[in-house]
Amino acid sequence: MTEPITTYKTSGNIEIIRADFPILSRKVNGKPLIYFDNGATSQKPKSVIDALDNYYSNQNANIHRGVHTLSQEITLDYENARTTIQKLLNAAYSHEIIFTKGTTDGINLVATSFGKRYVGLGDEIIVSAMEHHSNILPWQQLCDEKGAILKVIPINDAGELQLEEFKKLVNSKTKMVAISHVSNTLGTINPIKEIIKLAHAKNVPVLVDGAQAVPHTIVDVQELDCDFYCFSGHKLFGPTGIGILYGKEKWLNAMPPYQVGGGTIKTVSFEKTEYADPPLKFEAGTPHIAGAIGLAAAIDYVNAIGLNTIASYEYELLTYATEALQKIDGLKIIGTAKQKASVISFIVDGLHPFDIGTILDQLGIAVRTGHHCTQPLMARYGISGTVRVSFAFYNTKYEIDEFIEGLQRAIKMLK
Ligand code: C6P
Repeated sequence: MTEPITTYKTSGNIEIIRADFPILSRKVNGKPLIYFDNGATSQKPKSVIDALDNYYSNQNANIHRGVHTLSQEITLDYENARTTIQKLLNAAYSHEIIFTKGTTDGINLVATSFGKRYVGLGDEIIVSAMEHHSNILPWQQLCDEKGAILKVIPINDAGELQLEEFKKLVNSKTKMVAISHVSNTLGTINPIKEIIKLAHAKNVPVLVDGAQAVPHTIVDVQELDCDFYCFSGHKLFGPTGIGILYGKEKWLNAMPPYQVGGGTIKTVSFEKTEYADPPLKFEAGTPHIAGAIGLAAAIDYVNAIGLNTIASYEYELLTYATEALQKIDGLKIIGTAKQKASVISFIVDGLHPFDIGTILDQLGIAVRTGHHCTQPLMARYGISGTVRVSFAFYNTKYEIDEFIEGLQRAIKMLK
């Protein structure tokens, strides 16, 4: 890179922000790293790395199990982390926040536990055509087990949900609507508030897969009135292996435990077990304590910048990159919804996404290629995969210029 990143006007001081992320100063294949695969996982600020280091160096103990000082201290920090997440989502109670392994784990929890109690033969579950496999397979498996039916909300060519079709799908047999807030492949921001309202009008609960939304936008679960909301810590600048399931108190009280074991109980005898109240009822075994602490540190970091600032800066990046990509001959953007997050998928006539990704990698530019765990969506567009760039607040327009130049080089080489 020849030009300093500060050349570009941004909503904050981008150079200071980038310096917080150690990995952003490394080279890949001899070139400065340009990381445009934030949809897969985001990079971690030093404060998160330090929080993990501090936990293992100074705080390591198990939670909810000891009278000794270390255990008491870390139990407090772990529960404070839960409160940090409660505030992030504006949940009514901290016991509505369940620590999970990630979005996939949270959806599996609800499909299994809610499904066991509420779904039976001939019932229906609604998902959409743009769902990630993690928000299809748990429901598909539940339907197979129970003899229930999976229904799919179609999308238009721009990658927007067809709400009129959705209205026709919801009926007295519908037991759950499971829908992504933001599509990981198309970038579409779905009108989930409207979907929730329509579903609730027929007494149907809604689970929102927020994996691609929480890093980019303010989420208020009370305002949305969703029944469940899941996300992954690692996409929110936190550690891998930690995630969140928000569930309305009334559901969490009514649902049976997902996994059982240490930590989930009030009393156990060989004849009968009385389970703990939420959230502990759903957190079997020793949890990812460091992960919870690291996630809280990540949220503190994001809050210090402000999710509104992040959203408007990322919108600038999205617009800038979209305009540049649209000028490239033979390139087609897959996903042109009116409301989009900072995700762009595209294909280039006659070229395989994998080959483009490989050449970009040689230039130090990390993009994702393939079906992005959305094979039914690929089938909807009649393609096998795309190249996907997904931005975070530490990316810059200068990096986008470098990427566009690299892409043009790749196209020239491959044609
Ligand atoms: N999408 C991507 O590159 P986990 O793996 O549990 O943290 O997240 C699963 C998941 C669920 N829903 C959506 C909308 C997602 O985008 C993802 C993860 C990554 O797009 C990895 S496939």
